[in-house]
This record gives sequence, structure tokens and C-alpha cells, in this order.
Amino acid sequence: MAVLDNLTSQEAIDLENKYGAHNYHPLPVVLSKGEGVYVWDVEGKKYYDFLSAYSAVNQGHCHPKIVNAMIAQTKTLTLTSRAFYNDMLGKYEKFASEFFGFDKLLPMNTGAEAVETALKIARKWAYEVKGIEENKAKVIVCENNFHGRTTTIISFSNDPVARKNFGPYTEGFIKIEYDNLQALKNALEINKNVAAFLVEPIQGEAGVYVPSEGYLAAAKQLCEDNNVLFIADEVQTGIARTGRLLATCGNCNCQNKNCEGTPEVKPDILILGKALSGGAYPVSAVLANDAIMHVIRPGNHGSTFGGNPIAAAVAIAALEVVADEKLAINADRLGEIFRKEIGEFCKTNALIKSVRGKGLLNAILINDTEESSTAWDICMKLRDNGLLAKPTHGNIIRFAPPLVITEEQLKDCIAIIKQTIAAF
Ligand code: IF1
Repeated sequence: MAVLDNLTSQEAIDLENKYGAHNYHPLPVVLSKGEGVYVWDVEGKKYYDFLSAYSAVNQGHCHPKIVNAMIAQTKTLTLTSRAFYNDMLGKYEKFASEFFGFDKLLPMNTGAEAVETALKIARKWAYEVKGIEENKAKVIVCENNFHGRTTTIISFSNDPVARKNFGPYTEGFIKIEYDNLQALKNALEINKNVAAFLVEPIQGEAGVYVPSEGYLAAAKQLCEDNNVLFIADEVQTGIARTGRLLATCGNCNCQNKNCEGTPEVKPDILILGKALSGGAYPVSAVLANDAIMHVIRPGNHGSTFGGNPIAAAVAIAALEVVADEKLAINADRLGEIFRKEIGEFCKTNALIKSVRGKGLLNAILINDTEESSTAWDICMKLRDNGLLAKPTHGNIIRFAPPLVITEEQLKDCIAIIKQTIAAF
């Protein structure tokens, strides 16, 4: 078989089983084409994509503006490393820093790398600015967090599957309950060596947990009162997914470069990834103001591909699409419709308990145990009915379509979801 021969779905699955590490258990569907909200499998069947590659494809699959920017740059200059300057990185750093309202940006590639980068910056700031004794800095994190898969990050995970047998673990982390201000206050009172509080504005993997109104703002205030950095991991919630440019911007639907609204919470360090590139290329970033970013000096941190010309060109195009196509406003409006219609459906169907989320990051709770296969079984039926979604746990299904979805397409998908669940 020539390596680029067309495969049947089963052939493709068999190849992955034989030659690929078994670090995933994908839904049995083999995709070969994507466009906007749609993906097609190798047999030509069309689906609505309701996962968006875990919110990386917010701008829709293969968005022409992003693809064309990527092709043009790829034909010109792909990678210089940071040993030399190039003509794209500074433009991207300026554009993105102003787009999100920070002084500076440190470019990386994956979300986990950006989380690691933010932790390094926070620790260095704690020693060199806050004056914490070296190697004593602590970072407060939340139970049921998901920040990536590196050894340090899984060191502060409480997911046994992500953590077991990967020790010894990195020290210096304090776990508290999510959405519990008293827990944060207690941790800050008991521990004087706290560098930062790292939090997801909505806990995606945990099952799309939206914290109480005002939690993030109050947590940020507690951090300010204790000279502790507030680090927002917006890898999944950022880039218009929750109906705002950032989930930490509480009261604006800003659709242009500078948010006129008064953001509810301005993180000291902002972590972005996924849709920063529209899913076309690995691009992540850490943004902060000079007082914090200045702790990083030559030789402290880096990455071969971090901030490469293709990443720069793709990210500028991806952010322009978010602003030009007003994706936050669309996500806000359509998310309301989704939760309203599915919420009403919950009242008439014993199988689903509730729906929750913000913007177009939503999840339904299945009336079954976390260990059950019900959510998986429902996703298999949704697949047969032309909609792709995946459980985050045995009893929770996340629904996150590309933010370019139209109201008509959303209504079509709501009908598919209702029909599929009603038939269970
Ligand atoms: C997998 C989860 C989602 C993230 C947040 C950092 C990262 C992620 C809030 C790391 C990545 C991805 C990873 C992917 C599945 C997906 C995921 F199910 F794992 F938890 F979205 F919820 N911060 N999330 O959500 O970014 O290094 O992956 O670029 O590992 O299976 P990354």
C-alpha cells in the first residue's frame, strides 16, 4: 500500500492500532475533510463537528483567510529559530498584545507549554519581585483542573488516569476546591509563599463547570490583596468561545482590537492556545504586563518553533477572523438559544438532567453514573445521525461547535440531539 493511498475507515483505524501509541480512545469515525462547521469521513459521510477539536477550530475548519495566510507564509519563510530576528514575530506580538490589552507576549506552541511558561514566569516573579525565599514558591490550583499533560502539570492534577505512575511529581502546588472563595482565602492566609493562583475561567474537562457569578472577580481581588498573581488559563475558554473575547472579560462583547468594556477580571498572566491559530497550526502564548514579563531575560526560556513566522501569520489571521466575523457575539447569542432549547428538553426527558455552559461551550448531564457508558453510547448514535461530540465523563457530553455556526445550523443540530436522545 502506497503511504498516501485512500483508506477505508477500518483500514485507517487498524493502522493507528498497529503503529500508533494507544494514548487515545477515539470515537470510531475517520475524518478526511473539514470545512466550516462540517467534517466528512473517508466514506464521504458529512457531520456537524460539535467538538471543534476541543475549541481549537472556533473559526471553523479550514477558514480561507487563515489557510491563505498560512500558505503565503509557508512559501516565504517557515522557521528562523529565535537565534535571529524575523519580520513576522514583532508584528504578531504587537497585534496580539494590543488585541488582548497587555504589554507583552511570550510565544509558544502548545497549551501545556504555555501553562509551563506561565508557571516559570510566576515563580521567577515571586523570587525576584515579591521576595519569596528561593525554591519556596507555591502555586494554588483547583481540584479537577485540566492544564495539559506534562509531568509538572499532571503533578497537580487529581485525575488518577492522567497522573498514576508518572511520578516523582513536581512540588510546590496547593489544591483547593474550584469556585470556593473561602478555600482560596484560607490557602492565602495559611501559606505566605504563594506566587500565583492558576485557574480555568470555566473548567472544561471537568465537565464545563461555570463558576458562580463574581467568583473570578472576587478571586482576582483576593490575589491582589495578597500580592499573588492571578493566572487565567484561557486555552479552551478564550478566543470568543464563551461569548466574550475572553471568559475573564465579564461585560463586553468586544469585537475589535481593544476592548472598550471594563473587563470583569484582568489576569496578571493570560494563557492562550488552541483557537489562537483557528486549529490550523500549533500556536500558544503567554501575555503579561512589563512588571511581570520583565523577569524573563535572554536564556531563561525558549522554544525552537515558538513564535515562528507561520505561527505569527496564522495567529494574526485567526484573531482578525474573530473580530471581523464578530464570533463572540454569535457565540453569546447562539449559546443562549442552545441552553434554552436543550433546557426545555431536559424537562421532558428523564435521560438528561441538565445543560450548562457559557457561549458555545456547553455540556449536558446524563442521568447516569460517571462510570456508565451512556454518554458514549449517545455519542455513537449522534455520530450515526450526523453530529460528532464526545463525552468528557461517563455521564457528561460536551457540545462545542465552531463559532461560525449559523442559527439555522444550530437549530438543525438541536433537532438531531433531541431526536437521538429521545430515541434512547
Ligand atoms: C488531550 C481535555 C479539553 C486545556 C486547558 C491547557 C491545555 C488544554 C484548559 C493544554 C488542552 C485538550 C487536550 C486534549 C483534549 C483537550 C481537553 F479533554 F484534555 F481536557 F479541551 F478539555 N489548558 N485540552 O483544555 O493544551 O497542550 O493540549 O495544546 O490532551 O486529550 P495542549
